[in-house]
Amino acid sequence: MADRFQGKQGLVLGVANKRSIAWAIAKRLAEEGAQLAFTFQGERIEKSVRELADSVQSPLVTECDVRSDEDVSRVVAEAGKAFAGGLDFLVHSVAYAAAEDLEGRFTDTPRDRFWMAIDVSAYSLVACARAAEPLMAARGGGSLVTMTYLGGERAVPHYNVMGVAKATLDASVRYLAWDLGQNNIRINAVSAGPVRTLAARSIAGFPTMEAIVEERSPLHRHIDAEDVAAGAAYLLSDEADNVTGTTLYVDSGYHAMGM
Ligand code: 0WE
Repeated sequence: MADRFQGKQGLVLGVANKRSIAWAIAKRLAEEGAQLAFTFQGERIEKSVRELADSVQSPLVTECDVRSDEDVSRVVAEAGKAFAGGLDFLVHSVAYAAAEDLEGRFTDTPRDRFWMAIDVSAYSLVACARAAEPLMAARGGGSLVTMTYLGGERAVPHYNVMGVAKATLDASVRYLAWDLGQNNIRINAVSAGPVRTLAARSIAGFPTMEAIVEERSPLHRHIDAEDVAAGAAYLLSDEADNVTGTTLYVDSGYHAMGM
């Protein structure tokens, strides 16, 4: 294993369990020498996140409600303290829409749940970037990565309000890239094909989507969290020194197809 992250310190948001994309990314970064702080959302998953974090000798596990600017600021400050003043990278792997809005018709999405999905899934990246910027600037630069999906660019049946949230997230990456560039901070997205996570398992028709990707993508194979982690690790590493404001597709090439 390479040691691209030796001496680097980062914060990971979005681990729920061992199948989480955020966990696959964290494991990869830890294997390559990174020191990691973690956040979790809700008591129900605290134990699993603490166990995973312990397995990579994490100095900090703390709750974070990404809908609260105060919470995001506190968490980033705690990470800064745990790491003696600086942050090299941040992994944002957070999304939420009400389950009932990921089925049926987009037309039926109520106003409050439309904004909730965008708040949790897109604005949270802006809040993280704002809070992390001074700590990364103090290290001479940094890198952020977020997770997106093709459903933000094309209409994927049932993805609905999450598609609108991902479109918001994708545009936010580009505008944040411009702002953060002045402090040598990069920000990019990984667009993953369907991966079997806790979030995916509750989605009706997920196996059908996997089958479609396997049939129609140039590489005819499904994507796993480790594939996504390799892409994220590249974007976070110094190897991607001149890469910002972009999207790396880890989807077996599915996005390139028109049929
Ligand atoms: O971004 C996602 C899913 C994110 C997600 C999943 C859930 C399930 C449980 C957000 N909110 C919730 N809320 C819940 O209550 N993906 C890219 C995976 C995904 O989700 C879909 C997909 C794909 C692909 C939903 C409908 C159609 C396709």
